[in-house]
Amino acid sequence: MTDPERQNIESSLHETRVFPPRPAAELGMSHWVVDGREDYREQHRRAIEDPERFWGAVASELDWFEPFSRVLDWKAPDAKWFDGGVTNVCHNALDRQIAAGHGDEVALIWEGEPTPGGQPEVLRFTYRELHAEVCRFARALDALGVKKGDVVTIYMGMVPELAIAVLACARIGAPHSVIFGGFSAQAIVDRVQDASSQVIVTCDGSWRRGGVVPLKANVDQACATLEAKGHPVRDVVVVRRVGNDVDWHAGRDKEWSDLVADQAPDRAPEPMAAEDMLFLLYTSGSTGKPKGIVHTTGGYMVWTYFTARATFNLLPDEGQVYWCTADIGWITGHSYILYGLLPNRVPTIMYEGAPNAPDEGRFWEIIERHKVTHFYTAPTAIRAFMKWGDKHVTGKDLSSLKVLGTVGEPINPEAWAWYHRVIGRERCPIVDTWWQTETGGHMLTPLPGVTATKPGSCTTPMIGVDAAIVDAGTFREVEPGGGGLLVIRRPWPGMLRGIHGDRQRFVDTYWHNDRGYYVAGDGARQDEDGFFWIMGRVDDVINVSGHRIGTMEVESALVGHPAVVEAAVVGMPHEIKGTGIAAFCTLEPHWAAKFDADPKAVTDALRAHVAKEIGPFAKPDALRFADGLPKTRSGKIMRRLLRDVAAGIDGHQDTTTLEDRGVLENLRACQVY
Ligand code: 6R9
Repeated sequence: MTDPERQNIESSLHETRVFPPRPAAELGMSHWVVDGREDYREQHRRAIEDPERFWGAVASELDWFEPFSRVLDWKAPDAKWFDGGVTNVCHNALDRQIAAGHGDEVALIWEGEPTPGGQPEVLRFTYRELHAEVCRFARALDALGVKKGDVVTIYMGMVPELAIAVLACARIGAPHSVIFGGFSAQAIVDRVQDASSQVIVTCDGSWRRGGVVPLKANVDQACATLEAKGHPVRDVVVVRRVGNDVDWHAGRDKEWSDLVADQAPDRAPEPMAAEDMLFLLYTSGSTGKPKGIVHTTGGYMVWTYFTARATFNLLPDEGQVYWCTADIGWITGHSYILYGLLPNRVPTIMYEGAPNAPDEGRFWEIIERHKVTHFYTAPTAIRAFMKWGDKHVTGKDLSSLKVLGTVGEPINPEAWAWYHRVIGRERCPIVDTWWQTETGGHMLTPLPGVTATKPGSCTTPMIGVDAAIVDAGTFREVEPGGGGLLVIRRPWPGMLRGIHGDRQRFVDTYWHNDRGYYVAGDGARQDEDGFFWIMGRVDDVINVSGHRIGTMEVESALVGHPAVVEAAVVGMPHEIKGTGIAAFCTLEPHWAAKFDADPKAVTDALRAHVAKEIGPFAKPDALRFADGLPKTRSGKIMRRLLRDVAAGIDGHQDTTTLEDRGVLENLRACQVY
């Protein structure tokens, strides 16, 4: 456990405030989707006792080309949902709305980053317009020879073409693998290779606070490495966004604009079996190798549709405008910018830029301009805004807001309270949503109008989610108040179906018990009201600014540099990021001499190397160098001790198994870079 987690738990343990739900009318909504505590209890009970009936009814609200014959076929750890059913997620997102007469309503609002010296750009797409663009690109993919089942890699900035590409893949049944635009060329190599993907859709570059991220150059570099590894990439599709110079590989590279120019604006949605793969999304685990999480068509579609509506109280025809600030490169963007929103017919905003460019008032200005009713962001952003000060918020008209959400990491009660007071003006319910790439959608969250909220708690399970806290050894449920592993005891429609190409890892990571429980990898406790409090990861994963990073990934990046002989990486408290990255390294003698002469040159080189191997967001916040790392006699690095050192505390931990105590003293004394 990292220190901020510890602090969170400390302040959470002393957190006694309770905010009761309030009438929907107070916030100008006609009703709550889940109508009070009784309704929630009743639906939850029905969904658990008779999932066939409950989820069958929810699924039937969407279109199926062939009806499903069986709702759930479960033999842990394998679930089949809506077996026999044939549908298409893109059809349900777009065509279904058009067929119901809503084609001219706004589906997607895109707000661009103000280009240097320019004005912010806004584009609006109706369901009909988005449908046309998606169909054109779907046909372009057809023309490239992409077939159902072929994985298309998408590595783009937050431009409309990203949403269009994702939906076009869904339309033709080609699973997408979106790689967050902050990842490096090496990260692309690993993911493209693991997915056996032959097509990459990218941009020339993306804007980041007025600067350019060279996406195409990264793809070129990745392609060169892939080629050398015997895995040539066949097609690279390039959207022009920033106008930077890019190398052009004739034959392989294609302009997006050329590909779609002559395509007809229609393309039949591919009939997809409920269990056909919809997408792969790579996420970090406790080894150096990222896992390709597999989500399939029917269950994910139903889960995101249902949870988005319940959690945010989505109501079409009430002027709602929803904005999730995540990047589509993460699961939050997949589920709660696109897939959960479009079928619910509430316009969704996609924002290209940063929270503080050109200034720190950017988010609030966007809320004011678009009269945003639903705002969903990460605790790290909230903490940054707290630090930047209320002055960027005061004077902005935030009166349109109705529901606020957070996701990605535990929110400390102080940040919660600020969000509630300064952004929500003490009127808006806050939904603190706990979930994971693997769960597809919300698992533990307050429902507005239903659940009283307690700052720092993600409260109670989503309808149909059977969550519990169990002892890590016995998998027996622990008494209220006690901490343990967070598990989900029954299947839910949006659950992952596997790790791409690694059955054993899937079983070992999530299902290492004989009860068929899904093990989330988070520690948590439940209070006397049954509310859940997440205590943080129990594995070697850390949440840095809500970005999930495996400490092993950073370690392998570090030892991949010739300077580093050995590295250990742990989480450390960080005021804004929640958890920062602390790295402990031993240097190769020749480099140690270099370091003595010019420490900055070496630390810069190491940070740059991590940025190159993973992405800039994985750069260590604190680097320490010593001749040795604290180890047990059997040679295991004692990370819990390193966590104390990184946090600058003496946790008075048991050090009896430590081989050499001097090592620890040296680390405590050494300088932090
Ligand atoms: C959606 C997403 C998953 C991990 C998860 C947990 C942490 C997410 C949280 C939260 C406390 C919340 N997490 N939401 N912790 N409260 N509301 O973030 O997916 O990137 O896969 O990360 O994030 O540790 O296990 P992902």
